[in-house]
Amino acid sequence: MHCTLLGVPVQSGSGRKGCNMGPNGLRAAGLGEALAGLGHDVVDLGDLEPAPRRAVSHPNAKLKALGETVSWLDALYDKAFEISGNGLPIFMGGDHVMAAASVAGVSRRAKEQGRPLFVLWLDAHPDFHTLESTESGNLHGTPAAYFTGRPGFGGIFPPLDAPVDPRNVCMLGIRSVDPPERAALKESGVTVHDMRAIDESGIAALLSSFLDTVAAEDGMLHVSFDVDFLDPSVAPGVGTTVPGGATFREAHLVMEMLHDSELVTSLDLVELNPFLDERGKAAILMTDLTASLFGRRVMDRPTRSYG
Ligand code: HAR
Ligand code: MN
Ligand code: MN
Ligand code: MN
Repeated sequence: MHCTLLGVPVQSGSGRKGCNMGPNGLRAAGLGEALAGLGHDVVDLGDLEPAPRRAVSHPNAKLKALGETVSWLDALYDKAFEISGNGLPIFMGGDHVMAAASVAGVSRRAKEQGRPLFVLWLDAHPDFHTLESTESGNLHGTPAAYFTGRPGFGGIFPPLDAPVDPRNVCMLGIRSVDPPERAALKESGVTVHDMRAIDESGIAALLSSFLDTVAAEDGMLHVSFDVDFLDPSVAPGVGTTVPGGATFREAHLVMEMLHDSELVTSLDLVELNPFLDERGKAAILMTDLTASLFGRRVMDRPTRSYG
């Protein structure tokens, strides 16, 4: 597999500092080497730079850093389309607002190839706010609303050439939803498997039924992996921890199943905040999970002895 790593050090969507170190956190944890060690051909394009600022405005005075954030989305939208034409892009965030542009860019590619795009959203949060409905004003709470074509982003976020059909979006791990998001999700057709559904049904059953649909429709599959999908005890390096997240093995199982499916065509690794991490714990886990997605098997894990 040809894998293209791209750093997207945007942090303005998160309302706090530190996510801009995410790409280097993943590099320090050995992401490129791990994939190369599994036999993949890996190129690291370095970090994206934002596009020139456009004048953008919106009546919601709560929105934070709109102009700065949009300049990142403008740059990433074109870059994501470009690099998705050759191998499997891995977008290293940066906060989750970048998924607005990574998904829009790969969706344009899917449309050009005449295939439907599916999105697996691994997150504590649905990030389904419009620019109007967000209360916090943090734009990382909006990307899934944007790329599914909810209204109100026109002229502000990049023009959306190929909105993703909400019925092609499956969210796993959800456990923190704001009231306007809940109402909109209900109407939308998005599949939402919250943590209770995972507890009751098991994560494998929920994921396999989605993967069966992707395969049946010959879809492309984008995986958007927010660090806060994971329980904070195993992944402390993120700004928006919510207790009761996916366990170490649940997350690896998702990645192992994705590998076996051979369906994944692009990946986001987002919200890693090395400033909040504990001795690289979240960075290393995200790297190991990505290795599972690219073929590392559970029985190949090393045993480490201490003392
Ligand atoms: N829903 C909340 C808000 O809009 C929290 C959003 C947190 N988002 C992320 N990505 N960290 O999932 O402010
Ligand atoms: Mn093409
Ligand atoms: Mn998110
Ligand atoms: Mn989240």
